[in-house]
Amino acid sequence: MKKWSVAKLNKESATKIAEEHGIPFFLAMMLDIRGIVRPEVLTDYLSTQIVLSDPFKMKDMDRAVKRIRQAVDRFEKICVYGDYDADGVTATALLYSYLDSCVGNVMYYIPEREGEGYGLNTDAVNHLHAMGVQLIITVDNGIASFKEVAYATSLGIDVVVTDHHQLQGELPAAVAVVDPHRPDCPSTFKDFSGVGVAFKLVSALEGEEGDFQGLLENYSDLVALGTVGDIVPLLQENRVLVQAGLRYMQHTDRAGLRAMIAEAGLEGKPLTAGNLAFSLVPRINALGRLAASEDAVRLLLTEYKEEAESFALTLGEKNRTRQKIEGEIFDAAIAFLRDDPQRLYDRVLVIDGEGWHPGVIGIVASRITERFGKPCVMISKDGTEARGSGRSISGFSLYEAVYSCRHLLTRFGGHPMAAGMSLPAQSIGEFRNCINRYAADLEGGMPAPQLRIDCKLKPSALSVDLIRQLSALEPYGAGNPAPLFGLYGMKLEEIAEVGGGKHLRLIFSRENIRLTIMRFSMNLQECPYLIGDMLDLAVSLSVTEFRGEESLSIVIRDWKLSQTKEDDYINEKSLYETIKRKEPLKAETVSTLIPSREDFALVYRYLRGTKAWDYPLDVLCWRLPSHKISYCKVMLILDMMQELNLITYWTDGDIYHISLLEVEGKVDIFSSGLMQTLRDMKE
Ligand SMILES: [Mn+2]
Repeated sequence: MKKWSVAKLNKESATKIAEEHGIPFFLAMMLDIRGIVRPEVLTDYLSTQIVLSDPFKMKDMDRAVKRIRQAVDRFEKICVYGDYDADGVTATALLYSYLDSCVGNVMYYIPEREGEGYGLNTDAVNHLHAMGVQLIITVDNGIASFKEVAYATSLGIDVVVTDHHQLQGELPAAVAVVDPHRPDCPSTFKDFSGVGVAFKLVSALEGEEGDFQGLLENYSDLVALGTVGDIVPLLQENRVLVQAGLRYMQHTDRAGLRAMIAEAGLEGKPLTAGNLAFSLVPRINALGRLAASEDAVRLLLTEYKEEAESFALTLGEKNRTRQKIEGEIFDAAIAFLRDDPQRLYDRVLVIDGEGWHPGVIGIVASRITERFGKPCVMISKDGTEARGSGRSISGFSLYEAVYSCRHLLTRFGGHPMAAGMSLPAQSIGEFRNCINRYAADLEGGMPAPQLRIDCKLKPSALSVDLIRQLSALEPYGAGNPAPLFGLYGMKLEEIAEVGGGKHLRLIFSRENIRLTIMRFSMNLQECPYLIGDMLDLAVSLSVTEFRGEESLSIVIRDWKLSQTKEDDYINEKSLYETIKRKEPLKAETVSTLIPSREDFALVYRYLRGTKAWDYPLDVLCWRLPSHKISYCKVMLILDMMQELNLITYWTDGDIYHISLLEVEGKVDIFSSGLMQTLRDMKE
């Protein structure tokens, strides 16, 4: 369960923004909530004009341009050296096609994810040397390749590094190093993706007299794709570029992109950053994850419709293969926790298995993190070697955590929200202990996962006009999430399955207003709520058009009983886990947690009446007569019942799957080992 928090609103400041910029109050309020309040930022945000920064503000840009121009003029062989993810692939396609249009002697190279790995490598440099390459330009990589850059230089190859990753120690000794994260780079905007930096390079190569409009028309589609793919914040210049890219992508003349858009079923629809993130980027990444990223570059470059369509089909297929593998690994991860439930109480979930595809485990880690509200590291063993990929929750730096275990790792890297590592397979257990020790020592304890709501709304305030104002906030994505609204205290009136039983359409009411609201990917059986329940809903709102009629579409993103106290739930769950980890607790705390015979009987009688339970625990607690047993007590009672063979249960996240067992004779709860443990802890 997430902690729901509603953003703070400063009405005065919102009113001021509305007046000064002549925009509706509701939009001004959303901007204020998101901290977009500084006049110059606001003007940029609300303006439809495209303003881009001077590319020569970036350190070494002049040197990069000089060397590349020289190479083009002398027809030296140039290699654009990229990366296998969507950012690297689009950056490669962008720079390659620009240099090609300048009639440069240019080729590109993408290292294989398996085997070669990320960044420059000596074998690749040798290969390029044998091909007569005189200048390597890296895109989306290179900042960490000081050895390989030095090696290339020793072979007589010049290197221009363009990258957007953090500097690791010394700068590579390249002809030029263009990276906004260089400490001496004076450019103020640091959040470019790799393709964003490549676009700045191309803008610089165009020179001051250059055709910027033409550059945007030709390349902003690629910039948008890579920028969304790399999950950099969609703010400031990234936002401007992605906005332009989305506009041009609708009518792109890139055959491959057209074919991919058609294959993804997005033809003729207005594209959003979400479409890129959920449909196009995964297709490109699927190739890199399952080898053959050069195909993705070829797809973006081809001018032939037939070739594009056949590539797009391959990409679609690879993406479906990736989804299938992802589903299998996800199921295996859940089974891992089910088989070893003690692992559920760890602060950081470390889940390992044999032969899982290393390109897919990161995506699974993020789904597990979302489901359980804890950081997760997925580790795949391959013989004596193992590779891991992890995702975190906000407030817990996974990079720091992994760093604290570096003595167990052969390689590692990452940032606060995601990290990767290699280690000997035999060290996995030790790594699990080590990272959990780090988490246990964390000052202030583990953070609770948050659900951030922009603002609460009354049903009477909702209208098509109101929601249409929000479009000024788009494109949504990293750093600029789609607005989430809270509809609190809504009474559930009707539920119906739609879409062949795949989704739910619900009717809620409050103050005599009835709203039709959708909940996707849930059927009647999975719905934990009953007619008459009072719920708090976190919803997204949009305007849809059907046969010329506009209507408001409301979609549930998260929901809970209005009576659920998430703070209590989160605290009590953490107490419960402390007990399950057998860590010390204060005696007086323990004495408040010990269930009475009556509590026990109440839960048992209720469960016997329901036959089975497959819903969230907070709903179970609310359904119990009198609502007086705390969340933690109910969790302990379920454990005791399981110990005494009254029930079996397992849980994935907040959902409890409980089945009743046949019982013979009388059962004494005070004979349960857990009860004994609690009583001992009390003393
Ligand atoms: Mn990148």
